[in-house]
Amino acid sequence: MPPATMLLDYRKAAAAAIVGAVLAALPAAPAGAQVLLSDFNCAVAPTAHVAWPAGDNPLWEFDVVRPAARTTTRGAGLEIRDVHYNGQLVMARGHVPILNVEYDPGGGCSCFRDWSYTEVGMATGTPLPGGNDCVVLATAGNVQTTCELNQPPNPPGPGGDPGSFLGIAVEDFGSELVLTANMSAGWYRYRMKWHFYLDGRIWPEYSYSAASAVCTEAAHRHQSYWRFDFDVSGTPTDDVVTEVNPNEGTSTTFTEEVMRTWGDSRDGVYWQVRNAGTSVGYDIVPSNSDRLLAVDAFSKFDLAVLRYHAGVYDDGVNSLNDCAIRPERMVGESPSNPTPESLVGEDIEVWYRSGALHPANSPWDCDIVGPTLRPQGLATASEPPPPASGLVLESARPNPFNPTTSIRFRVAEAQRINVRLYDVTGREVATLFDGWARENREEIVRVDGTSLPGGTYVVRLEGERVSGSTRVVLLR
Ligand SMILES: [Cu+2]
Repeated sequence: MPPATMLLDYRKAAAAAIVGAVLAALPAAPAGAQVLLSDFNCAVAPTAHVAWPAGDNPLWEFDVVRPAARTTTRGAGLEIRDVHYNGQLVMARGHVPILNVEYDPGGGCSCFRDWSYTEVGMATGTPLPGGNDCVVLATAGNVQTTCELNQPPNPPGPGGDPGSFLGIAVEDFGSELVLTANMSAGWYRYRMKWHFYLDGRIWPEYSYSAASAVCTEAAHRHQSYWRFDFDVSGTPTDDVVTEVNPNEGTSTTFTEEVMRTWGDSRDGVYWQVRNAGTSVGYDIVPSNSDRLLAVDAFSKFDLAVLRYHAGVYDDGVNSLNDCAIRPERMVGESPSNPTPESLVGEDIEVWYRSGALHPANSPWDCDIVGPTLRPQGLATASEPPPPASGLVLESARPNPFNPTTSIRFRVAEAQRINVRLYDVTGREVATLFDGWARENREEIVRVDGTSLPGGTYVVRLEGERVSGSTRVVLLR
């Protein structure tokens, strides 16, 4: 698990030019005033409708379902439905129907199939007008779950629950809309978020925290299984899924049900989901934090592509101690005859696993995981040309900073990139980025100075074909 100083963040990689173009076309309004929440129903699904930015032509429109309005066997967390970007359906449904905790052998704790329909109190500050009892608009930056309560600058664990609001909190950061739910299952606390960006990206985020207890103090692994039914462009049977390995220059389109792994992180494997007719769709890009917990015999897969069956949302397990995921059950076939079904011309659902390792005696560690869903063919403005010098490494913004700042970079050719933070004596303080940077895609590296002394630091980027550095100043 990375220390707090190693928070990596590709996901906030907004293409600045694209966002700028979109922002210029929007009327100026204070953050928060740009979200329209409507059609509330706290008891059932959907719980509310969201439009953002508010106005005649919102870029994003979708329905939300609060965890307590469960729609699958053991709940599915904070669910989104009928997600439209720029007037086009991009995701029919996204949720987490399967949530597991697995312990090391011999400690007296085996595993749990956790549930995700019990909401637990979060803090939202004073809500802005426009929400109701179970879906509130919070002033951006004011939402707190058990995760934040157990993290710096607060003392580490065992926290508690930071407020009394139950439901979905919505924050408008101007270029990013964030939905948050805080859930409990026994001693565990689960934070689930959806981030929507003006340029069409989606970041589904999951984090794991807990109160101190015998099992949560034992070493364990959390596994969340995201289920995405894209149905891009509104034609469910036209989705096609392709695995791309940029390092090896290969791509494979799946024609029958399959379970896959991202493999060696140096390969930069990701998956494309496309409408066969329009070529519009999303890339599912694993994050560095997802890759920290490799797949094993218990967790089964990193990505599964399955044929959709109406009314089947999970593997049917509904018992705390019946844990391991049973992918063969998720598509309605006989478990005794798990023959892969054809995907050709069928409605497809894509499952993606995020997880985190919690070592012994650290139940409150709040690892942030989840892939980036990167749009293709949905851009609202043209992309910048590849940098002629091979690399654009921008100065940190803000700089000087306290306690966090971020640095954007973009490479002309795809390659493996390392970004490290050094203090003035040349000592390496943190690895900020270690992974595959794609061709002409902006990446964002976040520097977290929470536990560092004030002073000047050097951020050095080393690639296979480019290098560069920039200075940052941490004020105390
Ligand atoms: Cu944990």
